[in-house]
Amino acid sequence: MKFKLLLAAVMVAALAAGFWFAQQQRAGAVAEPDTDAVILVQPRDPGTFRLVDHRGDAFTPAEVTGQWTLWFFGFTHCPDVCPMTLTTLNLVDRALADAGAVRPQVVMVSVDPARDSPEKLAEYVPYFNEAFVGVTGDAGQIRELTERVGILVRYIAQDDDAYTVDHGAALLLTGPDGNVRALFQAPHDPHRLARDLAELIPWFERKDEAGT
Ligand SMILES: [Cu+2]
Repeated sequence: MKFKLLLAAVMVAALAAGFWFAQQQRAGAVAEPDTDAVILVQPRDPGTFRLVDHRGDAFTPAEVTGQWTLWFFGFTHCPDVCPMTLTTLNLVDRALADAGAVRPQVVMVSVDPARDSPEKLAEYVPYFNEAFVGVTGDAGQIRELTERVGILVRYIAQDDDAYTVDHGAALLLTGPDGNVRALFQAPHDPHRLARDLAELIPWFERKDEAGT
């Protein structure tokens, strides 16, 4: 009798576990992964732009179409945030490569185009990672781009005609259609960022394939 009760209890427990597992699996198919990213319900179109990269080549929406891109907005005279972020992004890129995960293209758009020429960016951006792309160009177009994607930029006068630039340090992730899908707020931790990207990009791809 005792044995039968025990058997019944084990069977109930097994059923409950099976039911829980099936539910988790179903939830996993649709629920977004647990990351630090802000996932945009409505992907944001960065608009049309015609800028120039650190090699002197055109940088337009075509350069981000068909691949995942991680965007960062900064400037070469930046004393701390930009060098730190580019160092972090290099660690992220290496971690994703080691994990065999999708490695988004990394683009730094200058918010100081008056001082950041393509030549200046060529001395700066590839120093952190040969594959990273520095982008500069027309000040009006860069302003329009930052406004569209929600990056705040402020120019602050210093002594002797000098100035510095206060800028949002969020990272944006655009998908193969060129639209912003997610953003990451600072501070950026290389391990979390790599882990989040390795989960997010395949999740977005499954979602897009399923048409949901
Ligand atoms: Cu900066």
